[in-house]
This record gives sequence, C-alpha cells and structure tokens, in this order.
Amino acid sequence: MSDTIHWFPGHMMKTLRQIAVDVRNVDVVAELVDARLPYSSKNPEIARLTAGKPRLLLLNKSDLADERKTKLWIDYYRKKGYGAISLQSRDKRSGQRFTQEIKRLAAQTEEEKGRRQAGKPRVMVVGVPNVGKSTFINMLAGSNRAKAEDRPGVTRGKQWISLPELELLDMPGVLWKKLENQQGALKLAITGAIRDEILNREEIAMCMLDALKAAGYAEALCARFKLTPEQLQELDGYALLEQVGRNRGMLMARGEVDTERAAIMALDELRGGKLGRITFEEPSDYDL
Ligand SMILES: Nc1nc2c(ncn2[C@@H]2O[C@H](COP(=O)(O)OP(=O)(O)OP(=O)(O)O)[C@@H](O)[C@H]2O)c(=O)[nH]1
Ligand SMILES: [Mg+2]
Repeated sequence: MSDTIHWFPGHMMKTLRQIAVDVRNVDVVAELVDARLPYSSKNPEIARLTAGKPRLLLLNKSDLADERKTKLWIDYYRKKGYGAISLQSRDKRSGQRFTQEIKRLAAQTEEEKGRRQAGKPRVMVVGVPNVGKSTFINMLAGSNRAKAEDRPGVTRGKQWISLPELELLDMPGVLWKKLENQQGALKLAITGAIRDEILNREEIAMCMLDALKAAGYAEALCARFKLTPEQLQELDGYALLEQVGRNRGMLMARGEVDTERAAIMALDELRGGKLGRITFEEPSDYDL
C-alpha cells in the first residue's frame, strides 16, 4: 500500500481506557464481530483488556455471511474457550438466544466462585466500529435508545441501557493501534469498519476482488460483474478492477476505465449483499 491507513483516532484510545476500567464492573463481555470477517474484525486489544471475564462472541450480520463458514467459526471460537453465537441485530430470536446465553455464562461464573447471581447480569457490548452494536441494543430494548447509523464512529460515549433481564453498556466502536496486518485493515475497510473518506477506494476494491477470488467466490464474481472464468483467472489487482469497470461500461475519455467509479460500485454492491452471502475468512487459514 502507498499510504498507511490512519484508522486510530484519539477517541478510540479513550474508549480502550474506558473498557479497561468498566470491565471490572460487568459480569460478561459481549464482543460483536462481523460474521463476514470473523478473524480480522475481532479486536486483539479487547481480548487483552477483558481476559479473565466470561466472554461471548457474537458473529453479527450473519444474514450477509456464508452460513457454512459461520458454523465453522462458531466451533473454532468455542474451542478457544469463548461463548459464540451467530446474530442478526434486528432479529428478535437472536435477542432471545443472546439473553439466554448471557444468563447461562453469568450463572456459571457465579457458581464457580461459589456465589449466587445477584441482580441482573451486567454486560459490556464492544466491537469494531459499524458492526451493529447499537442496532442490536435497540432491538433488545425494543426502542431506539442508542443512536445507530450506517457509518463507523456513530456512538461517541458509553451509555448504560437497562432492560428487564439485563443491564447493557453500549460502547463506541474501537479499532487497535497496532494493526500491523495491512491486509486485515483493508478487509475491515471493505465491510465499513474504517471510514471510506480516509481511504483509497480503489485499493480497497482491489483487495476485495482478490479476497473474493481467494475465498472461493469465483462464480458470484463472474455472474455479477460479467467476467469470463478465464478473465478472472488471469487478472488480479488493478487489472481486475479495470475489467470490472469496463464490463459495466464505466469509461472515460479515450476509452480509459473510470476505476474510481468502478471501485465505489463494487464496494456498494458487496456491502448491499448483491454478491450473495460472503465470508472472507475460514478457520483453516488460521491456527487454533
Ligand atoms: N445486514 C445487517 N445489517 C446490520 C446488522 N446489524 C447492524 N446492521 C447495520 O449496520 C450499520 C451500523 O450499525 P450500528 O448499530 O450503528 O453499529 P455500531 O456498532 O453501533 O457502530 P459505532 O457506534 O459506529 O461503533 C447500520 O446501518 C445497521 O443497520 C445485521 O445483523 N445485518
Ligand atoms: Mg454504536
């Protein structure tokens, strides 16, 4: 990459510090990850700061993800000692499963400590920006108590939300400073966890097309962008993005492809689920 992505604004440092303090006052930490990126959207800083607490991973936006891979990831994280369930923020049944699972985790911990659960379980809801934390809390609450929008960085301060069975703490989305894996940062950008304005969209779109190819979505790519299997096999990076633009008739003067426009279109279509249900990562790509 030409420029480093500046994904770590100052307020995220503040949020990490806040997590370190507030974790002492909760029973369970619920981390939302993007089911399309179950590895790259899991924040290692959150893992470090919440070690020792019962943790529930929620693979959210599972309506956009590949069901088969979601199951594999749930197994993977359970083996690692996490509670793990798939989720759709606006789906009421997801909410019931979540509440059950939280109660189970909270009760189990108290039992291990030889205590009885006192009061409602307190749950800290964390995760990368734009993963659906506030939408999920609003669904559980049955009203729009937390602000939710389709851009990262909507929630700016923490907020306690009291429900009949749980106390929830909505936190601002947070990334991590040492995102040493540039590929991981680009993937986060594909799913909208990093603001589009600070990025090179062509670079993100190229990364997306290559990642789709590598993750076994050749058919979906060919169908959506009218690529032949030969083209897909031969081209990658910029050349592939150019071909996609050309096939969609995005030409400028002298027949050059408007790759900026092609990038915006390709990203919009992926984010809107037009390429079908997609998961970019498989557990077999990573160590357990
Ligand atoms: N398809 C789909 N979209 C979802 C789901 N959950 C949330 N979204 C959308 O994702 C966008 C971000 O949702 P928010 O709830 O604001 O995300 P957040 O994690 O609170 O974001 P920050 O406060 O910026 O960290 C919104 O447009 C939601 O409608 C889901 O399960 N499926
Ligand atoms: Mg929010």
